[in-house]
Amino acid sequence: MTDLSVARTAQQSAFDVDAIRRDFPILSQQVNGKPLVYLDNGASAQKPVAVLNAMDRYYREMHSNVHRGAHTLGDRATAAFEGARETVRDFLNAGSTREIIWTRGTTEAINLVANGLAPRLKAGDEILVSHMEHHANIVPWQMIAERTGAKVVPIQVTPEGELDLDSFNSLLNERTRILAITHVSNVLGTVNPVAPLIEQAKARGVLTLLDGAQAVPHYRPDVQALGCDFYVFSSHKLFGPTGIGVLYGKAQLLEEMPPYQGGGEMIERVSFDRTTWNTLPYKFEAGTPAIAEAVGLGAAIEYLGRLNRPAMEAAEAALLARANELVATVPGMEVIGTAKHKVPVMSFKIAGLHPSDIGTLLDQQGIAIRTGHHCAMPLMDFYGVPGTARASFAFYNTLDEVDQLFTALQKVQRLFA
Ligand code: 7TS
Repeated sequence: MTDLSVARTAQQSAFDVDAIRRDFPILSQQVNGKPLVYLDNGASAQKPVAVLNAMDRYYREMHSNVHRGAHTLGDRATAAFEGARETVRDFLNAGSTREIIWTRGTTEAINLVANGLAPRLKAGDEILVSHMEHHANIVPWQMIAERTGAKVVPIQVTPEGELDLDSFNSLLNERTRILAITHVSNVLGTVNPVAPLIEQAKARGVLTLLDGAQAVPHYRPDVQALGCDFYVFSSHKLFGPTGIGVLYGKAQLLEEMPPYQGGGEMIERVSFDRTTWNTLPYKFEAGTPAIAEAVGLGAAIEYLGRLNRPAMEAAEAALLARANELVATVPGMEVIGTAKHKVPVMSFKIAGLHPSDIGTLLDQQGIAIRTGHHCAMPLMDFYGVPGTARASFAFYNTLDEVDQLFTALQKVQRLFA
């Protein structure tokens, strides 16, 4: 057997990708007259029927506002909503549901933490991020830095797209207060060696936040083993609905942080003399929450829990290996991000072609990828490119789809480069 057929057999036997694809109705459609090949999972992933049904059932059978204790529907909605919080707690292996805060997504979660930590910062303090961050893990810190006189300092990246550990070691110093880095890069696919970095940061009393937006679709993080103070992610990249995400935070830190927004739910008692805050996690959840979305995210995590995870990770590795193998078949194609440890994400350029043209030409063949700066402009500057084309795979993608991508790229290259 060739390596390829070994990989194909492994994918089919341990992980029945055809059966899995039937769980995702959106995948079996034609786009521009061609079967859809969806390779834009890094931007947002598709939803299994289990998620659609859970949300539909929620609205048909149990919708009401939560935490009012007024009637049966309200109790059902509250049970479903808080059940989802427990599902997230279990997924992250957090110690308590008090440490699981619903947000609108990764972006809002990071803004919440940045605002909550602002009172601890003073002029001259440093917030360590990396050169490969999504804007969501740069801009909120810059805004807080502006307010407090602190400084945002980027850890350098190597040409291969790995964190430069020498740079990290030289930048971590007595002025560092916060280390906020991505677990997995959305552009490069790099899986960062976060555990040892957190350990070093903690030894110096530095608070740590991991942006898990691109990690959770591929791995199940254990926040207690990682030892981070905060871990954030978005539901929509984890096969759940849009409009909801998660902030995990250590209870003691969350207790010490001021609320992010004021309103209903987040208070214990309100008077014109003095208002007091609700207990965790509600202190950070002002207003009526995204209830159906929480239920949908819970269903997505439960769906993932029913998959064979080692087989899923092997299948994803096979997708990336196949893509790497085929790069040489497209003249002038260059991969940006060749770290040793990667999730199945491939950013690339093709000599003589603008990334947006690659995207448009692939779309005409039914293949969805993302092109542009991927909300990581500092990283684009580092590589000296205006943008890249990026194929980002999920466990429901097939080796045939990888082949289709490369056949299409060969065609694009022949006709236009
Ligand atoms: N952090 C990382 C690492 C991301 O990849 C993204 C979104 C975000 C934060 C923001 O997530 P949001 O759900 O709050 O918007 N990344 C991408 C992407 O790569 N293409 O589209 C969105």
